[in-house]
Amino acid sequence: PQGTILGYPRIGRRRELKRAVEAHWAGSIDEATLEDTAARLRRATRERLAELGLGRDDSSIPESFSFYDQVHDAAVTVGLLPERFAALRGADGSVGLDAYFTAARGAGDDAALEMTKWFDTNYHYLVPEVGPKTAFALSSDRFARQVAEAKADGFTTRPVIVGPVTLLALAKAADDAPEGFDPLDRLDDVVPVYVELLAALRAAGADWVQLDEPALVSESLAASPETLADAAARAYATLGGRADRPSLLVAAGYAQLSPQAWTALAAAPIEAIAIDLGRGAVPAPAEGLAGKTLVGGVIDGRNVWRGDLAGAWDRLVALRGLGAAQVSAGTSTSLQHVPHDVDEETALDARLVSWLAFADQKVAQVVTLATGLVEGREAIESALSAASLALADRRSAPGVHDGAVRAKATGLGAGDFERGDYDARAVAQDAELGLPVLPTTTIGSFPQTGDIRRARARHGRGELSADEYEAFLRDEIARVVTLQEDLGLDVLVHGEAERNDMVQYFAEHLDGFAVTQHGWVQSYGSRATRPSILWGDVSRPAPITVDWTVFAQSLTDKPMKGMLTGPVTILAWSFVRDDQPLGATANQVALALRDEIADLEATGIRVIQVDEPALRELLPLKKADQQAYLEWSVGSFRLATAGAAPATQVHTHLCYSEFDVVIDAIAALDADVTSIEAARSRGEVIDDIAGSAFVAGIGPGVYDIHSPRVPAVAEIGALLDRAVGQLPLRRVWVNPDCGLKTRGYDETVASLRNLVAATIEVRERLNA
Ligand code: THG
Ligand code: ZN
Repeated sequence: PQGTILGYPRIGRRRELKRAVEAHWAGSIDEATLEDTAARLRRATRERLAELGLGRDDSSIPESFSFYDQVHDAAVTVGLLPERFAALRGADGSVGLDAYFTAARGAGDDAALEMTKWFDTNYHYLVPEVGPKTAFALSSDRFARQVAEAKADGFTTRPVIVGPVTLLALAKAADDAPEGFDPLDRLDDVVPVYVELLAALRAAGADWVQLDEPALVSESLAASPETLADAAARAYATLGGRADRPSLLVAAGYAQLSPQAWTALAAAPIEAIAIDLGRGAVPAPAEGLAGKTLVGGVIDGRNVWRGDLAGAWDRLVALRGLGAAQVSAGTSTSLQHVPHDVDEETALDARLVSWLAFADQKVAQVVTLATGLVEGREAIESALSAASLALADRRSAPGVHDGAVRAKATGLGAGDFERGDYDARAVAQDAELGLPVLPTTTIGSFPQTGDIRRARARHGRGELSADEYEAFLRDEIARVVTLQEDLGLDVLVHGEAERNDMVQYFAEHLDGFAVTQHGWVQSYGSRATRPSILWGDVSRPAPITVDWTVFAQSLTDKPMKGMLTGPVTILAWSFVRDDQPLGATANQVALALRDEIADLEATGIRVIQVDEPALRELLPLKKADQQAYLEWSVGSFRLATAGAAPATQVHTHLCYSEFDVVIDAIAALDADVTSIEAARSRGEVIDDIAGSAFVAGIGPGVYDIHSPRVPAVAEIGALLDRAVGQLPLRRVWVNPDCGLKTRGYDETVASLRNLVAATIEVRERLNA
């Protein structure tokens, strides 16, 4: 096949998989019914991909379904299931759907597998746990069954499976592993299971298998590129050396393969290599390519732009220069990061639609390029020039360049990024706010109840008028404010009931963004978001959050936090224009937020939080790109916040506990108070903070909101003791480790009550 995609969205065009999986969890459909629905979705996907032009029987259609996560799929297939879930295995040791879901979600005191970001995307995978004694064994026939299922329908598809090197490179050491144990040390034990798996797939009718090895592009993992490349050389020598196997395509998207990995894969006894030619360049010639197929990932799997198809063609032609047996057209990554089909977006402006390509449109682009590779450029000339025309139209369209926005950005000077001395600010804020030591607060959102979602949906359908919806939200805000006063919290929030999503809400209120109706992208498990499309110059036509915040402040004498989402996170969780540097776009968003902050201040709001939970996520995988990223990302946050008066307290919030590399950047944000996730890493972040350049207020989250568990007073007290033991007392804030949006009210109220009780106890003990 001269064209393929590395993977396709699996949630369903109308999120059918989410509905079925959640119905199964709720007990309203049984496992067989869920499996039926999944089989129907897979069937629909194969038919759709064939309709779009991928071959039915030449292995160009990927089999990339997952019930929850592709890393977890590979993990359970080779037998990785933490000991605490061992009782859920079948009599023969197999890992069925029940064990699979339970490990993903946890059960009672048995914690779920940890979740973390998949490379530099907004997708989260489940982190496998591997110890020195973990037993590897083929424990699921799910991949083989899907091949057989496709065969029965007349398709020869290509199973997509996370490869052994990436599986172990992304794993973490099991809790009982000795200090210094590295899951990658178990490579030689897991490879034999992949050997067995490949034989089973061959027997089920697979001609090709795709093994995903994106770890081979990253410089941000614990293992070095050299170590990873050596591991790949070893693993693929064994896997490729077997006769009873399908042909092997090793795929490495998300950035350029390390030179070492490229050399190793070129020399390995495999049949094809897929590389990312969007974020990577055409690599240097290498030994061993003569017998191989190279899949050039020229169609971007991570954005929604129709893009430069003629440029993609040129890159494929350049790839031909390496002397491989064959060059195929492909996507840079799986298409799991983009929505299904732009044709579903009937409410989007037609001109914008002409610039876009979602998964189905990208498949068609791949098919076009494949046709060109077979028949010559002339055969696809009209498609190439149509794409070029759309691109030119985009460049010159009104709104893509807005003179007023540009003028503001070019007029910026160093002073626009500076708030002035922190110590002086702290004095002014203490005088203004008069807070107790160990001030208590929450991250911003309160539980999004069924009532709130229903009211929003009814408002969307026109069943609830604007006035009625607004009245509903005011009641909700009043309820949340009263609750916080009753609990005795010090700095209050309005709860964000008006927001569907912390990024989409701002996108809906800023010029330069479009939002979709059906553009869902899986975030983790059954959860999805609808990333906004940032297509033009960004400006703020009117204040966004001011009315809600002022109303909330009117209900209390305690300080009410104004709640904004920061520029980096707005970019990270949207599909962003690719025609200018991200830093330039971030500064436009920052200027809009700066105006919002000025308006909040003008109404008397004294505490303003600008969240940047995605700061770490967007960190480039390549070391050489990281410094420039940190400069523009930190710069845009400072631009957003530096207009605030010294007496205005600027907070920020960051998620995820991997602060190692970004800790200096966090300090450079120059926020007055930073709240972070610290509950799950048991306060280790506190050590990092204490040893860093960070001098301002810090709220190391004192309990984990990702679980319904209610933390005991003593447990919170212990974390606070640790914090005040290592940091100056006046710098420490007390808060949960993230927003409360996904929690229920019962556990939220109980947890916050304990949080306040623990704080009072520590204050009394310290006589503070
Ligand atoms: N917003 C966006 N991206 C995110 C988060 C976010 N990425 C990281 C993190 N937070 C991911 N967490 C979640 C948590 C919950 C949901 C999605 C991502 C979720 N989604 C609803 C669902 O799938 O049913 C749909 C939400 C809606 O109706 O808009 O629950 O906060 N952009
Ligand atoms: Zn968070």
